[in-house]
Amino acid sequence: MPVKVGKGDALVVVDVQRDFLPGGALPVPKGDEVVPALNRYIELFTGKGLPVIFTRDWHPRDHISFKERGGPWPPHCVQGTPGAEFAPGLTVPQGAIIVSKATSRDKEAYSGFDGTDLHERLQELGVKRIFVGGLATDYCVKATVLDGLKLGYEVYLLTDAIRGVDVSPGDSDRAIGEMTSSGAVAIRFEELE
Ligand code: VGL
Ligand code: ZN
Repeated sequence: MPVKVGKGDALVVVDVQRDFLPGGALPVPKGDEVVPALNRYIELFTGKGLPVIFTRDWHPRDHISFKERGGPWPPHCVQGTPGAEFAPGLTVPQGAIIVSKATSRDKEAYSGFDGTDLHERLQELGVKRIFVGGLATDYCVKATVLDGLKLGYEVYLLTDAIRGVDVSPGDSDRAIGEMTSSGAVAIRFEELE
């Protein structure tokens, strides 16, 4: 069934940053493939005058999630470094809302809602439904989708514009199952109008 996009809808692009692309510090396999996929959604939402939000992983250089501090990840998305920049070719329109997350030295935050003003920003804009894509399916996309549902948003998962890390094989598929069984609706670009 087609989904009509309009007033009350917003696009949330999660963490499409250089360090998460192949060749980056914490590469997501085929992570670069979300860039052209998301640009189509960005164009659709921008063309309709609807809000587009970009979250970004924005860590201090000694963040708790880094291996040197006992965390699971190599250093990545350090504030102000090239690796933290948005992916080359990603369309970031004038007036886009940028939400930085996981900015505190001693706290990890996978969700775009965790420790940010994302919920307040969406409330101010009258947003009821969020359309979520980006990186990584099994971490920040999943956490953002599940928090969005808990906060009362209708959440659409853009299955053609997400890629996962898959530390353990199947993590991304399990994450998609968790999101949809929690109430997220899986859609593809062709289903929007
Ligand atoms: C992410 C691992 C560590 C993500 C961020 O954006 O999904 N994953 N930091
Ligand atoms: Zn991170």
